[in-house]
Amino acid sequence: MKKSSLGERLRSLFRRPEGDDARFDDLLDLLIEADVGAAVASAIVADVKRESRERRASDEETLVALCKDMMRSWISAADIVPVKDALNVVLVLGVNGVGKTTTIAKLASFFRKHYGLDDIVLAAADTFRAAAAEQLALWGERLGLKVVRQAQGADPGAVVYDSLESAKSRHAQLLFIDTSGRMHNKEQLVRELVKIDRIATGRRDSAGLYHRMLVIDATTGQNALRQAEVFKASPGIDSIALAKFDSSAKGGIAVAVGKELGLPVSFVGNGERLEDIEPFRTDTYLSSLFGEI
Ligand SMILES: Nc1nc2c(ncn2[C@@H]2O[C@H](COP(=O)(O)OP(=O)(O)OP(=O)(O)O)[C@@H](O)[C@H]2O)c(=O)[nH]1
Ligand SMILES: [Mg+2]
Repeated sequence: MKKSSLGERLRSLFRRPEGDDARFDDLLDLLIEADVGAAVASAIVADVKRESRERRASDEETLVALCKDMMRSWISAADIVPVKDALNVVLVLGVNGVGKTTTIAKLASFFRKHYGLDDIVLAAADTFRAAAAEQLALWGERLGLKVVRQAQGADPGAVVYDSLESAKSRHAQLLFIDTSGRMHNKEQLVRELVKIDRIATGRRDSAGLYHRMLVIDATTGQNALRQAEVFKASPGIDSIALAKFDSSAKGGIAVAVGKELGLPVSFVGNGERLEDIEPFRTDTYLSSLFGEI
């Protein structure tokens, strides 16, 4: 995230004379601009106002701390720890262009490095978009990983089925399933994803993890919240991965998904390179949002 965007502006706002009620109106605007959403912004402002009055403290440090405490109470981090000696499956969901395929490549590299997992399989279940499987295959080649794919237009459910069989037979430890972000219409997409989810849950190794991760693009603002709402309803989500955090001057979306949907965040994407991903940590996120790091 572009540092200091929210943080610097908040601090300069809070540096204004104490008792200046207009500060709280400006705080509301800043939070909305930072993408936390109007309802969440109002809740934060009301709470910060009340707390600062009760404590009779409205200095910059107190106000920033109050804002952060409020946000911290809603945000949660999802730790994805693969089960040893089992096949762990991560189903990666998200609308087109958010960063699914890149996130899969980064995660494969991350889990290889940090958990010593060697045999990772990638499944190209986006058979709708031309060149989608090609893109995943290129990452697979670069990383030296097995990619299960079929021809464009093939049944994505069949790709998922094949990938599970393949991963099991080679005793792979981790399988990432890349899905389509777009089909002829939204209903069709949801139906397809529900089917993929059903096949994957039915065929998975019950000893391993099964994790449905929704990738959202941090630059798309409140749209991402709507997307999360839809995918949460069907097929369901276990965590959010926040891609393109580096390109967003806002970044408050993790607060919105936490407060509005109760969804935890697992990873943050910080660029286009393989190493540009890290597990989500609430305190690091808040420090970055407030321009402290
Ligand atoms: N700056 C930045 N760019 C990213 C990040 N993650 C992905 N991208 C870029 O976003 C673009 C789309 O990424 P993809 O991984 O192809 O997205 P997708 O969701 O798989 O797209 P579709 O398969 O078309 O649905 C690419 O140009 C990526 O390099 C990130 O964390 N930061
Ligand atoms: Mg893709």
